[in-house]
Amino acid sequence: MIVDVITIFPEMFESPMRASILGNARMKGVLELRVHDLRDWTHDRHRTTDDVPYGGGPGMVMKPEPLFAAIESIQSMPGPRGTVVILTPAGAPFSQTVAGDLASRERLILVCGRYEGIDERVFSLADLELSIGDFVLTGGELPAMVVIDAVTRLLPGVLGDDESSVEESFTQGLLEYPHYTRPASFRGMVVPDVLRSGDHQRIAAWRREQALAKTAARRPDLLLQADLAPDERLRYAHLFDPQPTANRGNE
Ligand code: JDK
Repeated sequence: MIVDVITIFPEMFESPMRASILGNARMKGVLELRVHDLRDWTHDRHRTTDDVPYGGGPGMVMKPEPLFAAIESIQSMPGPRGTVVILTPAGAPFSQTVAGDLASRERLILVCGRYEGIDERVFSLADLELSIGDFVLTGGELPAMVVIDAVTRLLPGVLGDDESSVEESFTQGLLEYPHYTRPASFRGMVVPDVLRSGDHQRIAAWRREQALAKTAARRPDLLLQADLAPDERLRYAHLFDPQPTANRGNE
């Protein structure tokens, strides 16, 4: 997969995109990451990328000309045109489902804004606007790296057979069961006996129940969407049955 990033802070991508799994994916050629400095598409002495907002108000806005020039020149390079994604607090929620969809694209062009945001006309070039959550960051660079990380680990050949995302299907849409490694006893906290029993059937059942209980307690919204067996659905029926709401008449 080819990923082009447009940013005024290309240096922000250097070490996070070189480390660990992402670095390996680039070494293997599974991920070709190209980080472009937006200022290369400016023409004034100060390499200006922002301007004051029409209508007034606080802060500055990303000018349209450098962004149009950058996106169009990257799209006109040899190869697939690419899916243009703009990171913005007003975007559609990024999720594992969206990551899976993006992982099937040959090429992504990720546009990172700064200041109070981007001139509205630039969004006419976007195939997709994404938010990584309901909080306000200082720019689109961290969201772009979050998207690259989540998408890259889904590409074939990136994870080893061990860490492969295949076994994740077992707990699709649930929070994770607890993990333990050696020592068996640490500061009086012991590893559950079942995990040391060698009984893989019992281990799988225990993990499934732990995942269900944790999801029910912390994220009942996820449990409602999850693929549960009929007996599991019965055990958590209290979360599924609609609760009658008080009818206060027409007070
Ligand atoms: C891209 C600039 C900073 C954007 C104004 C008023 C309520 C805020 C600052 N998920 C997520 N969080 N943050 C981003 C993101 C922030 C960005 C840019 C992505 C480009 N910023 C910024 C907007 C405001 N706005 C209404 C929300 C302030 C993505």
